[in-house]
Amino acid sequence: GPGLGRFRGCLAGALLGDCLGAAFEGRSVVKLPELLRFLGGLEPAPGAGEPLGSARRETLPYTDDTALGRALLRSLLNRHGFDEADMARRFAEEYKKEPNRGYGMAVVNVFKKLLSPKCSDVFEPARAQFNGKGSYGNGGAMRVAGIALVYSDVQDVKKFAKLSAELTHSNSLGYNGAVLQALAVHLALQGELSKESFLEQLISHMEDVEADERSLSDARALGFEDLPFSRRLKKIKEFLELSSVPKADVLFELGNGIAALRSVPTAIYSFLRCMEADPDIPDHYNPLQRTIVYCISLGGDTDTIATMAGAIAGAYYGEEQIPPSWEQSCEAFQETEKLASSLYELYCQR
Ligand code: 8NA
Ligand code: MG
Ligand code: MG
Ligand code: MG
Repeated sequence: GPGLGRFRGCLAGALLGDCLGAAFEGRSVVKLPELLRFLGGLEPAPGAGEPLGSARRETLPYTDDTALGRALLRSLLNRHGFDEADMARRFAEEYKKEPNRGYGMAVVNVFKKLLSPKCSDVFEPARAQFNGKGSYGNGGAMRVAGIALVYSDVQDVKKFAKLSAELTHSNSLGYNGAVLQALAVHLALQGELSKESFLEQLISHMEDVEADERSLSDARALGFEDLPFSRRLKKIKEFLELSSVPKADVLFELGNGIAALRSVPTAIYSFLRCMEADPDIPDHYNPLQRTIVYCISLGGDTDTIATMAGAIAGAYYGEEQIPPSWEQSCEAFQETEKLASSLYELYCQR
């Protein structure tokens, strides 16, 4: 099975993506020179008087992605697996404790309802969102990586990724994005997979996941073709066969938005594309750093796309590719180590 370094890598990669990405969130254009200057500012100051390894810049705060990702992990660790009531309570209490972490506009209504003692079915508030259509935002996907760090069986990964997402996102275009992200982390944890095989396995799983009645009817109701996630994975395959793909094409076909459909495939493409060098990104960045740089350079929902791609890349490359200066710039980075060790222990016991 996968070693502890992949667990640490996954959690640290996600944290980097969130904290670094949040500095650029919502910008329609991110200029690469500005981004590279910002990242240069994370390196330790040269010269004496500086404690070893300390970063120059002040701490970069994490956002909803990390806040809920950690709530999900703590629930899994405490309950030794998925427990919907416990996870729902932890999501809602995390929101109540720190409501200003950059939550989506609509999801806060779910948390408020979950906090009410009158709430008996923890899936009900999510089902009531958007006049019963449910949210298709990327909030279920941004926090889901922990599911793949607890369950080693792929059917369990699918089942519990979906259930964890349904606590806030009842539209299949929301929860299927979470299933896809969890599957990507699951495959990345195995390591050593080629790009082609990684993508083939994701496509075959998603063609199955998206074939059910609910997925077909939700996609049609929103005016999408059938199997929209699978189709985007096939577009990624086409992109990877080209010698270069302009940013405009990536944004048009895959997107950089807050819908799961316009962000989860983008995160997966970024990870796979950045296995190879990029002429625009300096060579001294390793593939995990390159992945995060590339995600942020796309603009839009930078923290969430970079957190998802960071989780996948961290699980794949392991903690060796996490730069200490970047990690130490992130708020509460020490928590990653503790959570990863506990998770690894649970994974090995199961
Ligand atoms: P959410 O469930 O509130 O969904 C986010 C947004 O997606 C909603 O506020 C709606 O605008 C839209 N949406 C979702 N479902 C529907 C639907 N069925 N019909 C019409 N519109 C819909 O929250 P979430 O947890 O999914 O939020 C995800 C993202 O929002 C994360 O990236 C998070 O960081 C946050 N956020 C993003 C930005 C940004 O600029 N990209 C800024 C602040 C917060
Ligand atoms: Mg966020
Ligand atoms: Mg249960
Ligand atoms: Mg975001």
